[in-house]
Amino acid sequence: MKILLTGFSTFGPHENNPTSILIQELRNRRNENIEILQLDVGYEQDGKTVVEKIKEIEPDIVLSFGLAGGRYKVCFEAIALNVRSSLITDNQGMLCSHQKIGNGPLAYESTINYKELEKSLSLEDFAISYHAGTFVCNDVYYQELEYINLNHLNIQCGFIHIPYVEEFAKQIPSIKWERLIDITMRIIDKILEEYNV
Ligand code: PCA
Repeated sequence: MKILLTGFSTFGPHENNPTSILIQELRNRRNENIEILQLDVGYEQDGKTVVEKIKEIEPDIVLSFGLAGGRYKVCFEAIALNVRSSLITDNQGMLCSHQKIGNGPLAYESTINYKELEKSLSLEDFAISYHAGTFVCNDVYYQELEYINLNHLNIQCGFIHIPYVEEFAKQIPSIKWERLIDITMRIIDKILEEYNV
């Protein structure tokens, strides 16, 4: 059993990106074989970097994390859209408007049973979302799912958007660091439970 966790560096107007510390913390606290990968928030290379990593280590589970300032809850993204379009540049200065990511369908769905996840977790600060945006998070997610689908791989792949973290940013809404760890630990537990059935 191998797990790949990905996070992002700081981007846009943000002072930090808690996802980069979150993936380290999760690796430290868990007993599974976990690899972490930090992405630089770039349209061109991030998707390719993750796909290369998946090819190299052949994980059973891929969970990617991104910051979604403004959200109230930890959100599991059900789908990734084949759209690359944002008002801000990525960290390499690239601005994309109304482009496609790949030649595939308009959307790919997570390979994780997210309806079951929502039901079994039943937490008020956790929700299923049907829109990961059209910036780099969605881009990476689409490319992960495209690779998995085209190659018929049995990989549980999901994307989780997190709110601001209270201890790291004076922003509202925000979540407490320990609560974030708790929810993400539970998500991993549930995916493992489901995977082992
Ligand atoms: N959030 C951005 C990109 C990197 C991140 O952490 C997004 O939601 O697309």
